[in-house]
Amino acid sequence: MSSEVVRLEKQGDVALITIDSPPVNSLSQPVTSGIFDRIAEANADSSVRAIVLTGAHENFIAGADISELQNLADGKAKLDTKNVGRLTGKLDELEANKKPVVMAIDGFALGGGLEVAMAGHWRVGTTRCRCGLPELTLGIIPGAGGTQRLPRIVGVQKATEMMLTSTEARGKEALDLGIIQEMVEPDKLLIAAVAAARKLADGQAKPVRASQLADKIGTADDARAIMQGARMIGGDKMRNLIHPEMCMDAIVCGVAEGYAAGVKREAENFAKCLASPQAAGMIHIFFATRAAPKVPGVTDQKLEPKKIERVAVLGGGTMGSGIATALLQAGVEVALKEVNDEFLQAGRGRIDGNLQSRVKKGKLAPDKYEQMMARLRPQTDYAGFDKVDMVIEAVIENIELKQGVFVDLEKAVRPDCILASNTSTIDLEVIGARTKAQDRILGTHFFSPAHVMPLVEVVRSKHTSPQALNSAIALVKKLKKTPVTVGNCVGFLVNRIFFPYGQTALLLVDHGIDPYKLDKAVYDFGMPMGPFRMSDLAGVDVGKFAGGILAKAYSDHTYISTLVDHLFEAKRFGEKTKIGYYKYDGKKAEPDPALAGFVQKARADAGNPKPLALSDAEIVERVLFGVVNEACRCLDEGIAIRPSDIDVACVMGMGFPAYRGGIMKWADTLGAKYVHDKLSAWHKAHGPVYEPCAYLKRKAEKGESLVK
Ligand code: T1G
Repeated sequence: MSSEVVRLEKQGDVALITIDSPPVNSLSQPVTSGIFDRIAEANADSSVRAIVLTGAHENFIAGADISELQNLADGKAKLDTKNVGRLTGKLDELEANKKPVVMAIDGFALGGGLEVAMAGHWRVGTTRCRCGLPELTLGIIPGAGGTQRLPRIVGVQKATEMMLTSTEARGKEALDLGIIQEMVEPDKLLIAAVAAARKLADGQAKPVRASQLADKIGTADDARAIMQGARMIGGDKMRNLIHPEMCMDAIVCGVAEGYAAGVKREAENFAKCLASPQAAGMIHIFFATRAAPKVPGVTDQKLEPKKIERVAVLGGGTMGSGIATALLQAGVEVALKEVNDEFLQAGRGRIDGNLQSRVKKGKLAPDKYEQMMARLRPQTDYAGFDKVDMVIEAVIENIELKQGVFVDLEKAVRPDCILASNTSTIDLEVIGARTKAQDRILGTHFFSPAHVMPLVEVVRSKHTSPQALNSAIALVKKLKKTPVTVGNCVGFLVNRIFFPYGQTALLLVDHGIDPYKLDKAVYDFGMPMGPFRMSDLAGVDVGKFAGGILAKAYSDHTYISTLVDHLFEAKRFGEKTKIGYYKYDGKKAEPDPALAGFVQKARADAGNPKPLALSDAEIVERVLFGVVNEACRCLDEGIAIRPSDIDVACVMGMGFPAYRGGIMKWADTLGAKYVHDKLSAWHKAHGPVYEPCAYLKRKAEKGESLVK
């Protein structure tokens, strides 16, 4: 018997069971029942002495079906507590199976996929196999024995680290850790697995029953100490989260009270996590990240993206060198052009430094580093630009300069070469105004540091061709980053929707709220830092420049405080001058009592408005609802394609907590009406920066979701 997703075929006395459920062999209900039905058939067949389980399409199993988990987390389906732990029970039966079961792992065995594999009696992996328990990236924990079997295979320390950081053991590391017993080249996998199965059946090899392994599990006190260490390392990153603790609790329970108690606790904790808003938020971001590169009318038109193998980067400053680094790491040849040799060498040095730091961290092999640097061609002219497939301009934010550069580029490159700008604020049509190339001009707005941050805003003007856009999106995916396609407006998406964040924070300070209390409230909510600390990081001067452009572009709904001007005049530019909103001893930020003087001046300039007394929660709403409102404007204007794109962009571009699902998912938990009514009240009290937009008004009136 076979089903279309799990088939059984016999190789002599060995039953080969193959999971074939594209795209990633996830453990949907049909796959899960198919696996155990085929195993039961193999057991019932007296001619079968052993079983091999493997996956088709060069992958094993990518874990539970996350769309099924999403329905449960969003409350669209009810979690039947009898179901939780059912897979664990089936895997315990598998582990106790009389006939040996060998797992043949090529590609990924993740989450439930690795849990299935660990219940087998022997694991053969390929050199490219990827074994991990990444459930915590979804706001949940392993729910099918992973918190018990992995510590027994690799030890509590390594297992805890792998689960809490969602890191994979690949190939040789999986072999060294004992996750797989044999490692072979992909084309030898099934031969080796069938041979292993026969050896087990003949008693020539001893089955590995992970739940019974005891040599690496250590004592309960050891385990507790390991968790304490993990909390120290996790530090503030674990604030507001429940699933890391739930995971550690299940691990320790299993060490202290044994496997059976451990899986029971795991099931209880798994259910608690799945019911938490954090799981709903993180699963939302999982799918949102995969939806973002899909642009209706562009990526669904069967347009073949242009092969981009050579890119010229103009400007070797922080951004240009970061972009060049990202390109080199993705195997792209890079021509780095600067205006003179001094700047060129500095840019080359930044690129070298970026790559060297990865070599030092053991994340980049020295020979790969050499190959990358060999693909870099520094120059101060346009020689060879007729051979590049794309140019990414990253010169200073000066309109005349950029316009001139694009005129020169149009002459130097081929007519099909894509011309991208990394501008963060200037209108693309203005940049290309003196060219005839508007159809192949677009924005690739990287976030600093460009070789690290996962987000790239791919900006299209009304002239940008689908082909050019499609090719740019494909390039960003090649860089292993997430492209979010946005419209051409001042600030594009992230910088635009976050300008009310800074402005309303200043409004509250002008109304008597202590800036350090405000920063802490926003930090405790889950942002990586408060708005004032972030301003010091980016530079108070930079904020003044960019803020001025945004305030001019959106002058009908801004709030201007003079606090920034007073700090600017006093040359308090933030971290780079060791003084801004905070004072700096190295990287450590300390409140500065002298700030009060500047705040008083700004308050006086604002007419000393009646002070507000706000709770932390009220501060967070007053600072973030303006962002929600501007995001709604961006949806209304078509600057953003879908609400979930805004969520991805906020998480990846501004560090908005993924466990809250992004700004729109979070606002949706409060409801459009709640947000709208609060903004209306603040609009009356404080002016246009809070005026709710038409889109939000419509959603509030109709009681519609902000994320659908
Ligand atoms: N369930 C459902 N769909 C999935 C999926 C999954 N587990 N994994 C991927 N997809 C979809 C994805 O949405 C996309 O769809 C397509 O597959 C390709 O994905 C019981 C409870 C496997 C490394 O966390 O890390 O097991 O956009 O673009 O870059 O204890 O997908 O094409 O329509 O990412 O080659 C634990 C999640 C689940 C692994 C492949 N497992 N997936 O990366 O392709 S919880 C995970 C990934 C669990 C157990 C618990 C990656 C990948 P579409 P992709 P990729």
